[in-house]
Amino acid sequence: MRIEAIRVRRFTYSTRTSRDSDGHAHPGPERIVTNACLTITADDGTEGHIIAPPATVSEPILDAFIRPALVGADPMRTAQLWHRLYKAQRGSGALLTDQVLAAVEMALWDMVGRAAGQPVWKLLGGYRDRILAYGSTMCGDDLEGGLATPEDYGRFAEWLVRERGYKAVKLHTWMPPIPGAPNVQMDYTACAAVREAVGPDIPLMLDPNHWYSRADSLWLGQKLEELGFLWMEECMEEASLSSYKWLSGNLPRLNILGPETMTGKYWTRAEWAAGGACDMLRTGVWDVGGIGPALKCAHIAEGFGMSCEVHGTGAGNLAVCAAIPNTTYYERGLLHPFLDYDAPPAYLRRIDDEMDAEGFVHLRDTPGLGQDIDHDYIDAHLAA
Ligand code: LLH
Ligand code: MG
Repeated sequence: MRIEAIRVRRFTYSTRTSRDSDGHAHPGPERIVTNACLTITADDGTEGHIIAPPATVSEPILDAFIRPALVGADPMRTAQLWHRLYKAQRGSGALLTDQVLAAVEMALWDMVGRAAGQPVWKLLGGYRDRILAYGSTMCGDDLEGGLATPEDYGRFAEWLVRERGYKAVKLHTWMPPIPGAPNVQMDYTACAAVREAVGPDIPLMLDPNHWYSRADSLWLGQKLEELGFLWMEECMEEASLSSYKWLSGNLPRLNILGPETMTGKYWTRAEWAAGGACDMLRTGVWDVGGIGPALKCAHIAEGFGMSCEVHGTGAGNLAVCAAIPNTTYYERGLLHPFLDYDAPPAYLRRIDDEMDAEGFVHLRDTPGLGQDIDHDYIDAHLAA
């Protein structure tokens, strides 16, 4: 089996999610946006697909790096092909990002699964066939009745737990450019409102994502210890390993989770684990360059007796969660009271991570990565 062609289809669809000037998602007026589907085709007709941001799978990047490395190669050798792309990163003038590696590697895994007639999560070891999700909120906003006040967070968390079945909740609080953000006191008040609303037995987490100082992070962390939170992530600049070592050492009753957005794939995660900078390690297919490197992060964590919590949604992250024993939850979101997360976007027949009333996301038995892409929709809505 050899790779014959790599193509990308850019297409339009309608969404009610918009992004603020710092890139955070919020509800907004309905608008048309562009997305992309990367498809790798083998000489026997087997295809592998992944939905990816259009800039990640642009034609110039495919032409310069991906087609030369992959066309003619055996698609089953995902590790070898990933390594080839990884080695090409150094000389790519920063064009060949970890996100590009992730998109290509996941399309390869989708193809491997389809060729084998097996779901990818089983080919990776299939440790579990379902996982509890935590409801991961959008960042705070200034929308009336949205996520504008601590009471809004409390009301929404109560709905997530009592009506939708989530067994754990994570808050993303207010971030710039929202007026007044960041503010540790506001963050704490929202966390306290959520704890009050859901009771003492629901695990809660906080992602303040604010590049707070050590002093602010310690103050907030001590408050979260009192509220019995499970973890806090990305409260400071992740490039400062020393700051996270210091914070972890000063918060005996709160897990510090990281690094999430830090570059350096599994090498950075190894430094964090070995350096005592976190209590729980972070990985994510789009953060570390794909499924293979995400699994390596999980294995590093396992060797240190730590859990490895997977960042973000989607079929690739779900497959990693199912493949490893040392993870607690699948991150489902981002959620907001004005948006229906369970309604699929037009280019999917089903969302990747349907969740039952008990809060479990079940892995699919269909061959490949498990994305149910509507190719007819994509073909009918190609962007210029
Ligand atoms: O910044 C945001 O909008 C969110 O924090 C987002 O990055 C989210 O993916 C995250 O950090 N989850 O843990
Ligand atoms: Mg996060």
